[in-house]
Amino acid sequence: MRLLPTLTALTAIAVAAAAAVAAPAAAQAPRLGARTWCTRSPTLTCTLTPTAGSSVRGTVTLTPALRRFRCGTLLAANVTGLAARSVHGWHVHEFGDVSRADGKATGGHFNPRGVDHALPATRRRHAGDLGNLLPASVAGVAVVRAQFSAALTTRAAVGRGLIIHALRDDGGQPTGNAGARLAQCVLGVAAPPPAPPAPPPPAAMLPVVVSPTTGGGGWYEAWLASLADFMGDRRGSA
Ligand SMILES: [Cu+2]
Repeated sequence: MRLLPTLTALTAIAVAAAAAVAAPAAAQAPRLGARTWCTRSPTLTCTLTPTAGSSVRGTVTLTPALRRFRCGTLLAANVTGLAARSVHGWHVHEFGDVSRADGKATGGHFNPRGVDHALPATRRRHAGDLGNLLPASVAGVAVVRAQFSAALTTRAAVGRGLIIHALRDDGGQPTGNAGARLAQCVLGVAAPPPAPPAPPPPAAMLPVVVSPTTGGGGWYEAWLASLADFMGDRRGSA
């Protein structure tokens, strides 16, 4: 009769031990999941077109990137047609609608959490708050190579609008006082990069051409000649 309580106690101990072993693995599961989720997110591309009265153009690329177990976005941009040494705010806006010449069909900043506007140094901000482009060159070209945003994922940004503004984003409310919209585009899924060229096939074995007059110069001919000499020596010595 004492067997049943003993078995019950042993079972409870075994279950507790299994749970203790499984706990670290379970704690890592979201991290591994986040990595997979992130690496399988799309890379986005956006070709900027000028709004009315502007000559600002360019390209923007958003690449998924994992940092400190958080999936964010690496931003790259090449924007032309800006004033020399000027600084311009840029944001992801809510809608991928570029039907209006002033860029306003893209709506307001992409802000799914309903929080206040801020610059990228502030973690709690609009998902679309990208801050400012690096200052333009004397030639009016602003280049961003790898600016990381932890507030935005490419999965959330796909199909939304991107705006280059006329002024610097000063972080003020409600949208940073960045002024008019100079260029706009829709963030779409980028085509995969072209496959690297296939390696050349191994060099084919070239046939050895034996000239009837001069003979061949390959190892086979040399071997035949040495064999003939050897046989001649054998016959001579016999
Ligand atoms: Cu904006």
